[in-house]
Amino acid sequence: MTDFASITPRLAEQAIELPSWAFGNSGTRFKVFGTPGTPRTPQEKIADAAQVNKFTALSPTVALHIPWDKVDDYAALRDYAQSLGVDLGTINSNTFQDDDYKFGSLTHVDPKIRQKAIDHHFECIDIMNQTGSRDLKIWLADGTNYPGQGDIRGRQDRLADSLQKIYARIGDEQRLVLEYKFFEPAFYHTDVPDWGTSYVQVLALGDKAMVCLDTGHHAPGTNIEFIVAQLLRLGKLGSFDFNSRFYADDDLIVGAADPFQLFRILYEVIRGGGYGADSGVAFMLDQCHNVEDKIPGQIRSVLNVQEMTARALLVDGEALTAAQDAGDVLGANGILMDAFYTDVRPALAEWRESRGLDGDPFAAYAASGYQAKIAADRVGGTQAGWGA
Ligand code: LRH
Ligand code: MN
Ligand code: MN
Repeated sequence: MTDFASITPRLAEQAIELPSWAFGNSGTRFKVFGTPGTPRTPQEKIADAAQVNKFTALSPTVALHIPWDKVDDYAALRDYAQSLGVDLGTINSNTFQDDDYKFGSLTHVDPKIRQKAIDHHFECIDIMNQTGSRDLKIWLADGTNYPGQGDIRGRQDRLADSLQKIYARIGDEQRLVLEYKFFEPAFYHTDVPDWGTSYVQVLALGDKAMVCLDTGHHAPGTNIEFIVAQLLRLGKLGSFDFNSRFYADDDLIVGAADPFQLFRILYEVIRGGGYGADSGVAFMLDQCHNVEDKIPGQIRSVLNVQEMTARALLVDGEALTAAQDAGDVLGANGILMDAFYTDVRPALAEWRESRGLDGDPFAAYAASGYQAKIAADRVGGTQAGWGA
């Protein structure tokens, strides 16, 4: 197996973008529980995200969702983020919370509603120009609930046309990433349900359009690492929304439900050239913390990604190829499993200390007093939530 010391330069490259909405209150359709200290403004969400980076050095950027994170002055918001040691990242559009979009947004039959949705994306691109963001991430709730409700084929055509108009405004240094999801909120058909649909739509747009893979958006049993390998092979894997799921789009802590799956995904990312700053593949979290504390929830999440990345980097690639080529089924499998079963936590703690970080970021945050301070300071006002 590869030794730990030789993978630390690669580990130092790791950057995992945090979602602003992870710091707001969220829940299910049954109940949203408030938490003391929950941010009331986009600025407070960014301040909380900066804490995660302070203790882990893993999360230098924060993704915004528009309109949830709408402010008057985005340049000032960027300055504020930078003053806390982080930057603004992906801009997520939102066409799923407006009554006009009941029957679709970019796919809607009414050209006025389609234009409204396109204009929203133009607004997002304007914001990107002020925040210096590279990626516009589009996820659509568009779909139907009953067979016959909509013209599935016509909706694909209108989607292609709307995306084309948005793509025409994407700057030279910017990208459009199209996220897929197999169901919810639509239950019969979704207009971008799978990687294949996202792929054909972005392929038609051009080089600056890529696929976003949200790990929670697949049917149970889907071999996600295969999709990763294929999209990397095709040069179209733009970004990840990491989270984990037991049942549907649970948005739980990445690596909590199935660390082995996360390891397998990261192994294919690394093997396919999708790891590192120059790879063009952005790592993001897309999670909600409904019952646990949010900042520690995000710290645990980035540490889970770091741990599985380290294990994936430990795979002895040469030995694996030799075993594969020799038809040594169990030997090849054993090489992968040896890396997966390696507990990298003590080595990671030591490495963190050598970089001036606390070996245990989770405990260091708990001891910092930040949680008690925000709980005391942030009384009054309205707590931000998923969707507010
Ligand atoms: C949709 C989704 C998408 C949204 C986010 C809040 O389920 O994954 O990325 O922007 O949740
Ligand atoms: Mn997502
Ligand atoms: Mn989701």
